[in-house]
Amino acid sequence: MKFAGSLPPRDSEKAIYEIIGVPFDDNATIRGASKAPEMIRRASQRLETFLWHSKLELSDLMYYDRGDLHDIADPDFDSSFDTGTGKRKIFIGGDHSITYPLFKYYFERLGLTKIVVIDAHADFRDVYMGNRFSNACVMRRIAELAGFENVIEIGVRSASWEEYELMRDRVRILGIDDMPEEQELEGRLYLSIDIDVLDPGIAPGVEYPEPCGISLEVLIRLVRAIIKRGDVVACDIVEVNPELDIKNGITCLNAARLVFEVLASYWLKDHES
Ligand SMILES: [Mn+2]
Repeated sequence: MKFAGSLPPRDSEKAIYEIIGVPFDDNATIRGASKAPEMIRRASQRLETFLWHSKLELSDLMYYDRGDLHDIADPDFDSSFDTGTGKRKIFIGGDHSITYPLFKYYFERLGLTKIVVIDAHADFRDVYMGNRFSNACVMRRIAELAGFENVIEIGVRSASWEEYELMRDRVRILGIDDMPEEQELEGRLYLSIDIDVLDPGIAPGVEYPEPCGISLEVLIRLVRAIIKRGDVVACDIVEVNPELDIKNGITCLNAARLVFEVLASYWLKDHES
């Protein structure tokens, strides 16, 4: 099944944006996020493809769902997702650890240095349950690779004291109502959205639900503003765990809606001047 509104395979060359699933959850403590790409695609079929607020029709946005990337854990993972065309991407995870190999790919091949992450958690542990590549360590590994000064964390509401000590003078930490400065968004960016930044009431299907989260409207406003001001070449949406979701699939549905909004934001960025 393709994501709602995707171009059909025969028109894939015409796409200007691409969706790629990353069904990987080996670095999570509770498995299940590997089912998210499929379940978010399914959820996307339940939503109207006409976006009321922006008055855009999703199927006009010229994007293609390229299916799933399966060997993300392999250091030489299949990078055929990168066709060299510079098409803006949306990766649908997967646990948060997928952000490290994806960011590293862009860092090494395309000279992308900055990451903006929207997450309830700092993810700055050195090691978690014996695993340095755990989803709880992902931003630490990225900061060590790209420099702490190239990490902007928005919406964090949970970290250990040790994580906070390490980060507080070295990483840009913003509240949910703050926007990065214009110059902080200069250059090409990677945007990582952990769905657990949302309140557990509207996104219960996550491994580490964290009380006092934000609404989907607030998250969408933030994502729109970042994509409008910065040059986001790749975005991921991670940590949806369909096995922990409630029966009506609201976490998957909200994630699908977020994908719609990222696509619309890409389109507005490239077509409004
Ligand atoms: Mn998180």
